[in-house]
Formats: sequence, C-alpha cells, structure tokens
Amino acid sequence: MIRKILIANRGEIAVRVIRTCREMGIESTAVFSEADRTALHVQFADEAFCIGDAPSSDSYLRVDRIIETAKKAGADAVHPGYGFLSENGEFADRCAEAGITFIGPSGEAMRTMGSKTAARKTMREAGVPVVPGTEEGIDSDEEALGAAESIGYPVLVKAAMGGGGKGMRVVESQDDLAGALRTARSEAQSAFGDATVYLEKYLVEPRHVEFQVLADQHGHAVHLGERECSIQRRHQKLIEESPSCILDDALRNAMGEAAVRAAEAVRYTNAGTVEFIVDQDRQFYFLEMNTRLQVEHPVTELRTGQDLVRRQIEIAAGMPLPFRQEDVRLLGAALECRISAEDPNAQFMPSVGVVTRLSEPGGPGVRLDSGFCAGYEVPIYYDPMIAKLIVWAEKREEAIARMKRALGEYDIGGIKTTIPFHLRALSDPRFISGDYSTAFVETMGPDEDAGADERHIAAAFAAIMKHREARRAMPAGVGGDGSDGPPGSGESPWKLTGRREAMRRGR
Ligand code: MV4
Repeated sequence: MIRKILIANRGEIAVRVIRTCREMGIESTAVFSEADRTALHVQFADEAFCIGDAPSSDSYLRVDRIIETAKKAGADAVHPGYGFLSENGEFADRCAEAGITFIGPSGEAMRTMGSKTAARKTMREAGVPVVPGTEEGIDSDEEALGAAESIGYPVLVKAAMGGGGKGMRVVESQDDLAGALRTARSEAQSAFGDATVYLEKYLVEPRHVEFQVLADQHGHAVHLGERECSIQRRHQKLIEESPSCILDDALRNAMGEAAVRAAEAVRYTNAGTVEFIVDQDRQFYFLEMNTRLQVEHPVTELRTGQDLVRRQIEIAAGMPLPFRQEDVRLLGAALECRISAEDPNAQFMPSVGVVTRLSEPGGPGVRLDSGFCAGYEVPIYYDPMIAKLIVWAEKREEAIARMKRALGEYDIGGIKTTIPFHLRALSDPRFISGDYSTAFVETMGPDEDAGADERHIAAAFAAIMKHREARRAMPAGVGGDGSDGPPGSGESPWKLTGRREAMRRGR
C-alpha cells in the first residue's frame, strides 16, 4: 500500500502527479527550492518542504536531502517526474535501500538503457531492429575508418552515454572522421564523464516516433500506441501528436510489438517510452528507451483514456495491469503544444519575468497542464517550459482547429511565450498535410508577424493621440457620426486594432 508520495520535482509535472494522488486518496509531499517558494506545485501539495537554494544542483538534484525529507515526511514512495533524478539509477537504488518505493523501473534497467551501446546490444539480441552501426565503442581512428567503410557514409558519431542529441557528429566522408571522433570524445567526456563513442549509419531527415509502454511486476507488458515527435528544435520537442501520419495498422502493430519486446528484454517495470526513428522508406529502428514518464504523456492519456500516473503508482505498489493488449483502444487524434517562456522570434531565448496577466483556455476537448498562475515569476534556474496545452478530437483536422482556437484563448502577459510559434506551425501546409520530418522547424522561415504586439500598442497609442487632437480642434458636442473617432474618420480605431488582434490570433 502506498499512502503518501513525495514528488521529487517541480512545475507542471509535480502538479500533474499531485492531482492523481488526490484522486487516489494518497497524501502528497512537495519539495521546493528557494526560487520556488510561491510556486503552484507547493500550493497544490498537502505539505511542502524546502530542500535548498535555487540551483537544481543544490535542491532538485540533491539525493540526500530528498531521501531525508521523504523519511521526515513519512512518505512511503517517491515519484521522480521527468528530468532531474528521474533517470538516475543510483537514486532509484538509494530509495530502495531507504525502504522507500521508487515509482519507476529498477536501477539496473535504467543503467542498461542509459548506455546506448549496452541498449543496442540488448535490443539486437531481443530482435528489435537497431540502426546499422558498431557493436561497441570505437578505440582508434583505424577501427573507425574500417567500420565507417562497411556502414557507408554518411555516418554519425554518437556518445555511448549520451542521449537527447548531445555529443553527436555527422561525418560525410573519411576525411572528416578523425576530427569528428576527437571533438565528439571530448564533448562526451565533459558532458557525461565518459568519452566512449560509437558509429551509426546516419539517416537523413528521419521521423521520430515513440511508443508508450506499461509493464507490471508480474511479467505483463503492453503498448499504448505511438506519439509523433518530429516537430522539435535542437532536440527540444515543441509539438507532439498521435496518431503519427506515417503509420498504418500493420506498421503500428510491428513497432508496438518491438517496443514491448524492448521493455521485456530489460525486465522493465512501470511506464516507459521506446523511441524509434523511421526513415524515408518507412523502416524503423530503435533509438533509445526513456525510463521515465515523459512530458508528452497526456497525448497518450487522451487517446487511450488511461491515467498513466495512476498506472505507475499501481505498478510500483505491486498491482497487476488491469487490462491486456487487446483491450487497448486508440481513439481519435490528440495534439500537444509545449508552452515555454521563450521568445520564438529571438532564437527561443529564455524570457523570464513576472506573469502580469493570465487567461487560460478551456472548453470541449481541451486540457491544460500548467505549473504557474498570475503573478508568478518565471525563474531563470530551470527549464523554460511552464505549461502544456493538449487537445483531443475525433479527427486530426478538428484537433488542429481546436488547438488553434485554444491557443487563441490563451493570454499570458508579461513574458514572451512559444504560443505565436505554435499558431504559425499549425498553419504551415507541411504540418497540415502531415508530411514533415525532424527538419521542419529549421526550414520554417522567419515570422512575418514578429513584433506585432509592439506595433499593435504603437498603433493604439497613435489612434488615441489622433482622437484627442481631433476632439480638441472640435466645437463641444460634435463628433456624433456613430464612431468614436472624429467625424468622417470612418471606422473606429478600436475596431481596427481589435480586428488586427483577432488576425494575430489566427482567427
Ligand atoms: C539519429 C539521427 C539520424 N541517424 N541517428 C537525435 C537525438 C538522439 N536521441 C538521436 N538523434 C538522432 N539520431 C541516426 N543514426 C537523427 C537524430 C536526430 C533526431 C532524432 C529524433 C528527434 C529529432 C532529431 C533531430 C535531429 C537528429
């Protein structure tokens, strides 16, 4: 039995986990840094403890303080969320040693999947297709040249302990191989503390399709369909959707079965995600397995009706999965837009500050997983993602229209957000047709409407000044031609600016 859960995370995912705890009658304990004293997750939890200073290395990454807090609070389980300690095998082991249930897979499964070369070996043995490449790390330039020759250029140098795209180098010809190996090694050493690199065939403009899996402690594993995550920038996903436009039932079943085999091969338990890349010939290859709940999990929740956090808690408590693969129904279309405090018209620079105004979307088929409220000051210390907007509809086209409608309702004042980017992406013919790859964002071109907010304010200000001048020049009582403006000016400047605002919102 799990009676109380400490959530070792912050922001929207901490709020998300607390919501399910409440529905299950489980008490929730939040932890927070000095920068998060007034954060929403602290207000949402039944109780909250400060665990240190603002930098995450002094707070959300402090294994000792989190376990000590869990003991002090009498929590019998820890939910790690995503990021921070969620894929740290040592943290999972330390929780187990302290008699606290870690809501996630075993430390061992996390470590196997944490090493790309170990994961590829395990997958190959389990019959899961992997990208052609070397079995082990590369020790010398000669070895690399020989391997690259048999794989065929272009090849990709990857860090064995990497992930999420860090420490990767594309090599077009043998002349560039030695140099790429050297820089990739030194990058890998400083980023992961391990210089091991290996080679893979480089697939051009692939699509990124991942499968959600659930596995209990009784040997039952199922998949809950896919999420297409190709709309990303520098390995940060921006939009995720399900179903993927490139899958048909046959490919979905083949990939789903491969995902389940991948989970079974490491005796995986809990919720996990198996990432594949799909090439232009619709061949799929295992890329990596994320041994945590993912940011985009609500896309799957809306299509399956499942609460993945509830399933995680039940699995951690030793309960069997309450359904089988043939019971899983994938319904309609779901779409997620990540809302980040970043300026999409300034290379997605973080935009920190106080949220001065907030009006949130709602209505049919709309879900908002948010980590902030009006008056909140976005801290500089953490990931800039502050909320996720997720929609469901029967058809993809309706889901896109619904998302645009919801984005139009979403009004966040005081900071820049990725909302204008999303409105533009959802109107892009390539997105609408579903014919896009991981190269989508970099080939999008500049925002013609950039700076519209500032121009809107300037136009409104000019209209006020013009109106005042005209009034001053008029005899008292004149100006009644039905408009707010001076007589004969035609339409009200307010009507005009209002219409411009509506256009900006994509209506
Ligand atoms: C690749 C690839 C092409 N060929 N591997 C990027 C993140 C990391 N998980 C693996 N990644 C890639 N691996 C081979 N052999 C292209 C990418 C890639 C990518 C993958 C998924 C989502 C977005 C991406 C963007 C650029 C490159």
